[in-house]
Amino acid sequence: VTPGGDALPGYPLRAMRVTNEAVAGSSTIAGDTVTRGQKPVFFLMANIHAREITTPEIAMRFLDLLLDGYGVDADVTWLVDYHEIWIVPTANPDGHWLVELGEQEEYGGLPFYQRKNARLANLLDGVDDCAIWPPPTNGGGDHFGVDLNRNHSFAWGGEGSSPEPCSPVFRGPAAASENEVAQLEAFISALVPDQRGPEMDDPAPDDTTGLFITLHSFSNLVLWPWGSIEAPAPNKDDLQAIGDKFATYNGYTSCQPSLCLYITNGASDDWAYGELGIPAFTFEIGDEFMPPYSEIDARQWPDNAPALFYAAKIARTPYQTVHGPDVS
Ligand code: 0X9
Ligand code: ZN
Repeated sequence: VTPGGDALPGYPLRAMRVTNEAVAGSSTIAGDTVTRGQKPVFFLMANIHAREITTPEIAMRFLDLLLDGYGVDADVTWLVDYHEIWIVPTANPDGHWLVELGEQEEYGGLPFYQRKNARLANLLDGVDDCAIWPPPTNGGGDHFGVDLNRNHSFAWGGEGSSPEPCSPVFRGPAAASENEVAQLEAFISALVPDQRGPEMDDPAPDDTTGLFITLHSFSNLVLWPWGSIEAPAPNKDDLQAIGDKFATYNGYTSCQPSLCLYITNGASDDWAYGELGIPAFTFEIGDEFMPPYSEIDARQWPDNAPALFYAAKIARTPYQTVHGPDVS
């Protein structure tokens, strides 16, 4: 229930796999659990921040590209046969519902700029839950919920997130306290082996397999770890090489967020790289949270499609394959 008394439907988190099961090596899916196979994994997620509504659109268009191109385009056909592409179009389905709730007549017809999830239930002992209602209808501003991109379990807490329940960057009561984050972490860990040691300066091996991208908006950036500290990641040169390569396609600025943006902790990209060793990136798409479709058609999709496609192509051994040559 929201602070305004609206009952949330409570949506499930959905992940979609694209691969050709007739080619040996696919993961196996049984109910809600997955067991990894031998195919390289490209994991693409979107919309962990609910108001960043261009991101599920881009993720779904990437799904269309793979399905429409199978048997038509040689590169797509090879990718779908020999790789697995996993897509979570919205990592924050309840937050997305809240964005749409603002469009109801009783709320004035404008989308709520809900960033966080929709959790409201005794989050912190001895501290009142955030009672702000309704959420803002433009830009930033305080609102209820937990920032899922501050709730991941790697290096959770400290400078770069907030202990205040109304803050847009509220980290939640504990590492991976939120269902969305706990399930996502368990799921990705089942798909991709842990290939990096436990220390901040342990490098992942050159032949690390798997690649992770989380789609956000906005600012036209390609970001790579670390976000939580200013020191370079142990695989910094290769992370930067991949980020710079993406940037040749989408024209964005490729950089380390703790140096070019701000410090964060509990973010998805730092978790995927820090915990598993796989190269992990945040794309900050475009110039606003709610662009018109004409902007997605004209720029955001054509700019980002080849970057996502390249990510899927190098997923077997990205730290090595990024150094080329490229084969079509
Ligand atoms: O602050 C964030 O969570 C992201 N920016 S946004 O405006 N979409 O909220 C940036 C996160 C980048 N990744 C790390 N800093 N680890
Ligand atoms: Zn975001």
